[in-house]
Amino acid sequence: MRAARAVRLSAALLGAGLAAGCAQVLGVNGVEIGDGDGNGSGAGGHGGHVPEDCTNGKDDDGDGKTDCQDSECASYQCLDPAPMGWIGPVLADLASSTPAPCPKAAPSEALVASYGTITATPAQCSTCSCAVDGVVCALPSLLELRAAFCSAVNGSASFAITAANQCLAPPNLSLAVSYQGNPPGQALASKPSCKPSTSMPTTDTPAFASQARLCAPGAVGGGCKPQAVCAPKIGPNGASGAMSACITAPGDMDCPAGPYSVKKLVYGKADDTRNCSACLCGNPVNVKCNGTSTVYSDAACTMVKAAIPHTGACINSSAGSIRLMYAEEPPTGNCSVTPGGGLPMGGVMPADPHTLCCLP
Ligand SMILES: [Ca+2]
Ligand SMILES: [Ca+2]
Repeated sequence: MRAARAVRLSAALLGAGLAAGCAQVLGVNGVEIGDGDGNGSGAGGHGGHVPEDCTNGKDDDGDGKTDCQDSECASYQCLDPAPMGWIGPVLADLASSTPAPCPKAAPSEALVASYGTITATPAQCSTCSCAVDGVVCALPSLLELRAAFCSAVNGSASFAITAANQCLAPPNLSLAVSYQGNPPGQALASKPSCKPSTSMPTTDTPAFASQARLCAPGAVGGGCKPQAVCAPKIGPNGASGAMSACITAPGDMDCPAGPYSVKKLVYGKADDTRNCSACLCGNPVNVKCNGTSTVYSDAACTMVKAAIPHTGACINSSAGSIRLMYAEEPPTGNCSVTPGGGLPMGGVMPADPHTLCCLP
């Protein structure tokens, strides 16, 4: 029983040794196991064997085969150099939409770019509004009615108001007993318009479906045709498998003649032109200039006798006013929003292309 078990263990270790290129040494271990301890004291079994370093350009184990030529470098591959104007060879995990960071054997990130569908929702546009604009009001006049309340029968005089918000002294103002303020809206000094607001866009961050991360191998060896390098075959995150071997150049290029023939375009950014169209307005309506005149019984415009709105209405007072002040108020009016403005426009397009050309 012991012998049978020993043979089985020996064969297992021998198999492992062959795979590692150390069959000769392990053969000795097999004899040791065969004599009965059964626990395989093979720790020192590699003594004397120099493993092939696949990235140093030397035949380390003396079998006449350097780096990629050596069967110990089965997890390496000869990669052709990048032609003039191209960067590489680099390794890329093009199977994953979110590739892992560059593995230790290819630690340099040569490019991070994006590809695939861009997800971006249309701009959300703020509501449009329209405001009356460009109103210049002419100063009004004040009709003073003398010796008869709200009647011009017994004499009147019109005083042109020459300044707003100033204490004025119309001639013979003290004779008036009633007043009529002319509506200033009848004397617009400009053609008003409707000024649209700006519809402001709210946008999300555009996202490509996939990312490409190009990883440049660290140490590379020889044993390949001239100019080619012996580089690791590694899977994403350093796992077993093989990332795609590629070369890359900025722009949208044709792949050069040679082994790197499978083209893939990736992008450095997305151009976002999402915006909102201009707001549209109708014509202004009911635009009016506004103001009120006040007459005072003192020279400093502090003692109010009467307030006279500039609406055309007649206001009775009494004689004895000596000063007048016209207080100008903001014009009023309406502007309506015309539908069709403030709509989302533009979109998101990939930009800053880079070409990847990979081994089939
Ligand atoms: Ca070597
Ligand atoms: Ca060798």
